[in-house]
Amino acid sequence: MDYPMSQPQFNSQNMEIMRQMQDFAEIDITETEFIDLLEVSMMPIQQFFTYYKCAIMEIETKFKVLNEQFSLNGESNPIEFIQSRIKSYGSILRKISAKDIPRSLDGIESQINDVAGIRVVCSFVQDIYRLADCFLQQDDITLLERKDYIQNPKPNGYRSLHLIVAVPIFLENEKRLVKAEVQLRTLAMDFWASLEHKLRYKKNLPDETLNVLAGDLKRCADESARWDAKMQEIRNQIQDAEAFPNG
Ligand code: 0O2
Repeated sequence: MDYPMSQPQFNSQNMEIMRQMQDFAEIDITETEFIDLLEVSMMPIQQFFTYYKCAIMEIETKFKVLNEQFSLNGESNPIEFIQSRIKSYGSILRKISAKDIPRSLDGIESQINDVAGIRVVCSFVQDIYRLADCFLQQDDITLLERKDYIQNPKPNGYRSLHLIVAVPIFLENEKRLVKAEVQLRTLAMDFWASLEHKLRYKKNLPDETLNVLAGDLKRCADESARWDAKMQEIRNQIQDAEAFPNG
């Protein structure tokens, strides 16, 4: 069966709904009519975000399957946990303003890559690259962009491997390609990023304090990268010792 790749016309539909709502606002309508109208208005937006939820489910399953398969090979599970989220409306709006993106669902779909975000957290750096390779080898995954902030950390010390991908979701009568951002990082990188994220939103702290804390965080990032490298080295030695017990 052939699945057409459709692009629903959200914008014209939304504009028509907005016009209807303005018309209704000027006449007296019952509460039930108003709720019906709201539900109709929300439908294209709900449908839009449902596609991203489906993409998250597809990608999470792929990583869970890989995690199981690694353990079948007699290795310990490489994934500590997976966290997923749909970008909040506030965060979408901030990005729209910062990057001058058209204020429409089409604009969001074409220019915001991380509406669907999946974070895969591992203990060891080598597992990150192995998982990423296995995931990207799958023939239904299209890599759109790869940002390796482990090899090339951000100036503030941020480290993670980011993959922007397109994944197909299969609906009743169509197949859609949906974009998602996969972030792969170690436990240490995740711990650091959560704390740094909190600092980013502390707008009420004096600049001097913010600078001192940013400097501390940068030192912590570098130190924890050294720990990640050391832990990897120890794990490799354990694996070598298990593979060749007699030296
Ligand atoms: P939130 O709250 O997680 O949604 P692009 O996405 O390519 O258009 P951008 O935003 O420059 O452009 O991409 P980048 O730098 O790859 O960052 C995407 C996401 O990575 C961010 O999403 C964060 O989740 C995370 N990230 C990137 N840099 C940092 C950092 O310095 N510190 C922390 N803690 N996280 C970072 P959002 O939209 O910024 O935020």
